[in-house]
Amino acid sequence: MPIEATKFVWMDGKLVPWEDAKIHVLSHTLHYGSGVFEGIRCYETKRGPAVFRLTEHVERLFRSAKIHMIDVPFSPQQIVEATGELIRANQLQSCYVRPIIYHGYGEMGLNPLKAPVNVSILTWAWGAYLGEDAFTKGVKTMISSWQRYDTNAIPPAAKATGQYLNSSLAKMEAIKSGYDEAIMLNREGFVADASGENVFIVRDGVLFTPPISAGPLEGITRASVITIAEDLGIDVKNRNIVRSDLYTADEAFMTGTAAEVVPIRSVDDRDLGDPGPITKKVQETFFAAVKGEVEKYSDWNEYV
Ligand code: PPE
Repeated sequence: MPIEATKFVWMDGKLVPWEDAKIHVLSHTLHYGSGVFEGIRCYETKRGPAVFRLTEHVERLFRSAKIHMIDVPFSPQQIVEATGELIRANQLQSCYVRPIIYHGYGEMGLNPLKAPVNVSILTWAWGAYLGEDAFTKGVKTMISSWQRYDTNAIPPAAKATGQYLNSSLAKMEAIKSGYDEAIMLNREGFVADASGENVFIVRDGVLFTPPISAGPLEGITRASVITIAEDLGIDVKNRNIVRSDLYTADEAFMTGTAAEVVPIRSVDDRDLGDPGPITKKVQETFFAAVKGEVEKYSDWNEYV
């Protein structure tokens, strides 16, 4: 997806003009995928731009850093404040926010412990991740032939740059095969995640999603949707899902910061029909919540 430049990038405490936000080719993370990052959205609301659950995203970023033994030279509070400062400086009403903590230039070799740690935050306008039509028509998915990495190979709880090779292989395969998105199974054959989204299915009015132990990223949209569904009186269960559960689901959808809430139209060419009532209700409440229109969820709107 092409990116439209904004004015500034926050780099190690300073606002740097977009075109000057450069790093050395020998940066450790470029070679070994040793960075951790976040994907966050800022939405336009009646009270000005509001970042959706910014604090929780920054907390996950620091958990990712802890897992990968990265000493972050800033506090979570500083990253939260820097995000607000950057959005204001870029004069954006709504945007995607990408903080990244990476190992920079100075050390090579597989031990990242001595490599310098750098932090950047970027913001840019990012439209519908899976296309505008996806929200109403749903997306065509396939079960990837690529297996989701095992918990003891790469911890899914951390959002690290290198682990996305796995998702990119699955995404390329899906696109080349004529689908919109890939759903990945773990070693046991249970659904883990889509390439960049969590997966939900509805059966007999109950909402099911894979448990964290199956290997999905502990999505913040996932957590929000679980709360929304429970508040709507829908029974939500964390339970292992196999591929045939997807084929026969009454409804299915995916959640993610970039993707937001997107119905699944088909899985391996098994049609699931038009988006169902639970999907639509959850989706509608989610979009109202991010725009600051649901009083109950006003804690989720962090105004900049
Ligand atoms: N699973 C995976 C594998 C994943 O990458 C994401 C986010 C999620 C689930 C949903 O998590 P959350 O955003 O907290 O609800 N994927 C990010 C990366 C997108 C990209 O292309 O880059 C995102 O949605 O920002």
